[in-house]
Amino acid sequence: MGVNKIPIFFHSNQIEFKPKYEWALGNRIKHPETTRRAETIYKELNKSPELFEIIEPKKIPQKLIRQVHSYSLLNLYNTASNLDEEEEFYPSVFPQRMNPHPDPTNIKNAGFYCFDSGTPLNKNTWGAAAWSAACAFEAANAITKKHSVAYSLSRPPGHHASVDSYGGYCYLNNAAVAATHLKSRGRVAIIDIDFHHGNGTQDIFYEDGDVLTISLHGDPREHFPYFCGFPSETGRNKGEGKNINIIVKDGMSVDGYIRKLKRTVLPLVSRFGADYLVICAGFDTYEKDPIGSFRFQTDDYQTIAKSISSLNLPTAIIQEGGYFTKDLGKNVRSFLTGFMK
Ligand code: OKP
Ligand code: ZN
Repeated sequence: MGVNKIPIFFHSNQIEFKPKYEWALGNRIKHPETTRRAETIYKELNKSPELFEIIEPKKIPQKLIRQVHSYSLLNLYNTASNLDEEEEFYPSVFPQRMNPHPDPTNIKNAGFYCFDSGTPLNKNTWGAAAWSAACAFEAANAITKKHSVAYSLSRPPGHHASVDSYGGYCYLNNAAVAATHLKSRGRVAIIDIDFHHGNGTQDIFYEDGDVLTISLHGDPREHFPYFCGFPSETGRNKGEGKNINIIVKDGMSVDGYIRKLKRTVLPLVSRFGADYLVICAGFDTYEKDPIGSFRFQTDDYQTIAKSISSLNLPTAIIQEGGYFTKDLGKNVRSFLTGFMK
């Protein structure tokens, strides 16, 4: 497929949201999901207007977000929009959903919809998350038109967010938004190459036979999100067999990873008969990442991209994690160029 210029979707309101802290095993640490992440990616891609065309997304169709997420969850984000300027809400109780749905217009009920202590709500959460999802929609839309590859500079990320719950720095599931848009036109495969298991995406499509979800990730017994991402989670009802979890060992270099792609992942996507591909592209697999523990290098992302692009499918690339900010732009560039020529 001839690709000469990749459309890049980004909206400046995505960097209005500045989460301050994450509670990590009782320690208050600086939040890793910084605005600088998006800024460095933007800056790097903006250097090459002959390769990348940066486009501001239009407002996301509300109907599409509603196809993915519950009204209560969106209502809660709206409630958060009324917080005071400096206020940041971290729930401290996460009930196990034995109760009827508590009122999302009271911010104190946020814990019901949340599953971790690293994903604060503030005044600007909704705005940033909605634009982040809008980028994903535009990328999906672009690949149904004249583009074979498009990139959504989504931030905040999305793959941990489910129908009615948020966590892992994610509020709206951007990849699920893209896949849901594409679903009306064909069969969709999602490959999640972020270091972490894409639990939200898995959840959203768990009973869906028309969307194949595949995630390769660090061992959940050691790494976030801890309680899911095992190979035994294969889907349910019509979705049975359409969810694949592949655990990758700590310290993995790119060779072993490519082997898993070639032997397992790509044949599954082909056999499924996908018409469209969505990639959850996390770069926390990088050797210097402070959170992930694989050992990929900058050039490896191009190798991975080349391998995936052998599928020859229209592909929407959705930005997820990656926390070694200094090299994040280069890593994204390396990945995107793997889809060119
Ligand atoms: C989001 B994404 C580290 C604690 C881990 C959650 C990690 C969320 C990763 N001190 N906290 O998949 O990149
Ligand atoms: Zn991650």
